[in-house]
Amino acid sequence: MKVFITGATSGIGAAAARKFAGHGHQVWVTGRRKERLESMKTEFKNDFGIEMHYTQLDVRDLEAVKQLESAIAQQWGAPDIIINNAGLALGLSTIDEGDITEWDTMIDTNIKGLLYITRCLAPLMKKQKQGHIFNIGSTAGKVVYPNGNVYCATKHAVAALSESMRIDLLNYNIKVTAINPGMVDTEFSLVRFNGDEARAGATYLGFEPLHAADIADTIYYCATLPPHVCINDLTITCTRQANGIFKTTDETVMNA
Ligand code: NDP
Ligand code: 8X3
Repeated sequence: MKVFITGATSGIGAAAARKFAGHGHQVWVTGRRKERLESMKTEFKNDFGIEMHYTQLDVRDLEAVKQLESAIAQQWGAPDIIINNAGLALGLSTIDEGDITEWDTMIDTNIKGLLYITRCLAPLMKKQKQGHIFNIGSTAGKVVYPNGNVYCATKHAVAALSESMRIDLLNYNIKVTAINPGMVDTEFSLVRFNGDEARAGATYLGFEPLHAADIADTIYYCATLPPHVCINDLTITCTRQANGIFKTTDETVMNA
């Protein structure tokens, strides 16, 4: 399969690239940090003997996304799988104190970036009458939590868009799967808290969160089901988390 992934320079996207490449699939990965894409290419060549394609890309840049679509159409053909993964949270504040620049970045990346990629690449799949789009949502797209306002709204938008895409692409044999993880130990919290390692680390204290590989395994499972089977919407949390609000610790479980 030909697997296209946004935001593959770390976390879930990187783990998904490794999972598919490790199983002999072709991957075309993107992200803003070019040096990470370059080292991933070398790593995959050494580990799996595959030639990975990559493009340095900011998903907010529509012209760059259009150019990428041309490159993919000419050099690769229609992807079998698109993983709309690039995304981020910035800050945690009440709605009256939020940073508007951070809001814009989250909306531009998590919603508009996902839309640009889908608008430009889905027509290639449509021509082939075959494809599978994965949108990485979140438990934050199911239930909102205090101070999560705009990030939660972007993930609710991803949920709505996943449902819409599934309907719009139904007649073209294109599967759409929304994957909604709870807390995953990636660079996500480091980005959210602007590089504050102590604050980011505290997010995952006292329990084992999901790991990026858990989500990559889940995506791979969904992607390798028989042609007549589509998992539409899948929420996955670690065992210590019930939803976007309720979580517990190993200690609490031990003493219960
Ligand atoms: P990471 O911070 O580890 O990875 C985020 C990826 O997105 C990076 O590769 C980053 O690459 C890329 N990215 C961010 N902004 C842009 C942009 N403008 N253009 C292109 N790429 C971009 O976090 P995760 O792996 O955890 O996050 C992946 C997805 O999973 C996100 O959509 C996130 O909302 C979602 N998610 C995460 C959860 C978690 O707890 N970790 C839980 C639920 C959902 P680069 O900086 O190089 O551009
Ligand atoms: C990421 C998980 O709980 O930080 O979407 O919103 S959470």
